[in-house]
Parts: sequence; structure tokens; C-alpha cells
Amino acid sequence: MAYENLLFEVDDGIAVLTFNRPKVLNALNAATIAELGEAVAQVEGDRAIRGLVLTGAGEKAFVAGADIPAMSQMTVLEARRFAETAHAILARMEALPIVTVAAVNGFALGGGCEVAMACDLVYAGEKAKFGQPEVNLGIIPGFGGTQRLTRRVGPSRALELVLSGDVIDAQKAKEIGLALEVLPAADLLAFAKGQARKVAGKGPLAVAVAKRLVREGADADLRTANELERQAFAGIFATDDAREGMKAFAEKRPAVFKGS
Ligand code: CO8
Repeated sequence: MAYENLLFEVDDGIAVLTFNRPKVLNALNAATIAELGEAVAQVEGDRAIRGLVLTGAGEKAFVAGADIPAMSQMTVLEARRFAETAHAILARMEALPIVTVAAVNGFALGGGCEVAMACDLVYAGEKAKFGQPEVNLGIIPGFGGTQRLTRRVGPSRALELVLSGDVIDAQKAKEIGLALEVLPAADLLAFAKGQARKVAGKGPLAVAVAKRLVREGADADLRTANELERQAFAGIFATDDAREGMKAFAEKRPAVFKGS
């Protein structure tokens, strides 16, 4: 599938999606959001893809947010639709049964930070910068930032970032739990792909179920979430992969998972 605003390639089961509008720091216009949706659908439909890495073209930006000139022309209804479309795509990406990794190479602002936070694992290059600067424009985060940031870093830090519009560097992002690690710029993508590949080597059903439990459980009360875990734990014993994984351990050999 050819994209205009994205690069998309698959290397040994790991898809790398690169936001590719470097002249505007990879800002998200409606066409780019639509292509992101198509790329997520492509990943959903290709069982050979076992991990997805998102990054930005050029040295400066991951994604510097929604495209501001395009956004400035929107009516209330168009803004609503824009936000709804992006929310649906990010929710769909979050629900992928494989690991998703954000390799944040530069500015991840506004919608860019929101896209990164919809990934399972967020790694930062040393030049990365994160922020929800929407209040500077007289608007608010609209791609899930008020909610995903709060869940990642807690309400206090989320309020600080969303209300001040402050842009923080990679180290600070790590300190508050927004980024997991800070890597030298030259190593970031390889590291992100390596992390995706590591997860891709595990039992695919176990990964999918564990991911769903962590994500869905985070929005539920502890008793409900633990019950979900108990049910899923029992259910995973119905899979060939569970038998194979435990047999391989006993036989002191690597497991061969089939995703069944
Ligand atoms: N949209 C469009 N163009 C952009 C954007 C953007 N978000 N960010 C940068 N650009 C463009 C600049 O206009 C500039 O273009 P040109 O060369 O034609 O002037 C080019 O990219 C390079 O940028 P700068 O010259 O500004 O580079 P600097 O290094 O000086 O500054 C910054 C980099 C700090 C990242 C600066 O560009 C900046 O502040 N950008 C805007 C960041 C921002 O506010 N992002 C949040 C946008 S709002 C948002 O994401 C809301 C999401 C939810 C929406 C829901 C909608 C309904």
C-alpha cells in the first residue's frame, strides 16, 4: 500500500511507520490521520506483522501536533469529526494484539504526544521534546491527551503539562514516566525495533491477552480487573502455545509458538 504522508515498511515481521511531512515537522492534517487509519488497518489484516514502531521523518520531529493552519479553518462540526476520527484510529491502534512502540526522535507535541501515548512502549531520543501546548493556541488536547497523559503520569503532572503548555525534554519525560528510556539519537530506531522484535518472539496469544488485560484493567476497579485476569489466565491454558511454552522449558529448548 502506498502512502503520501507516511513511510511504511516491514522488516522481518516488524512494521515501521514514519510520519513523513518533515517540512511541517510531520504535523497531522486530515490526510495524514486518514493514512494512519489505513496503516493500522493494514497491520490488523497482516498476521505476519508482529510489532509496530512509529517514528518521524527528519531529525527534528516525531510529530509537532495537528496541522495548525488546517485546524484554524475548521468549523465546530469539522473539529468534532477530526477529533472523533483520530480518537477512533488511536483506539484501534491501542487495541492491536501486537506490541506498538513509539520511537520519539524529536518534537512530540499536542497530537504528536497523543499518538505516542497511544503506543504500548514510548522511547525517546536524546533530542526528543514532549508537551501538550494546545492552551497556547487557545484550544485543548483533542486526540485523547487529557486522558492518556493522566493515566500515564498521574493527574498532578498531567495538569501541570496541559495547563502550562510546557514543553519538556527527554530526560524529564523519563523522570515523570512518559518515556521509558532515553537513547542516543543514532540508536533510537534500532532499539525500538529490537524491543518490538523481543516481544514478537513471545507467545502471540499470551502477548495479546496480557496487553488487553493491562490496558482494560487500568480502566476498571481492582476486583473486576483481577477477575478478568483470572478468567484470561485459565483461558490461555486452552492454547497450544501454553503447552508448547511450558514443555519447551522442561525440555530446555526454545519454544516454538504458533499463535494457536
Ligand atoms: N502544524 C503545521 N505546521 C507546523 C506545525 C504544526 N503543528 N509545527 C511546525 N510547523 C511548521 C512551521 O510552521 C514551519 O513552517 P515554515 O517553515 O513554513 O514556517 C516548520 O514547521 C518548521 O517549524 P518552526 O520554524 O516553527 O521550527 P522551530 O524549531 O522554530 O520550532 C516548534 C519548532 C517549537 C515545534 C514550533 O514549530 C511549534 O511550536 N510548533 C507548533 C507546536 C504545537 O503547538 N503543536 C500542537 C498543535 S495543536 C494539536 O496538536 C491538537 C491536537 C488535537 C486536535 C483535535 C482537533 C479537532
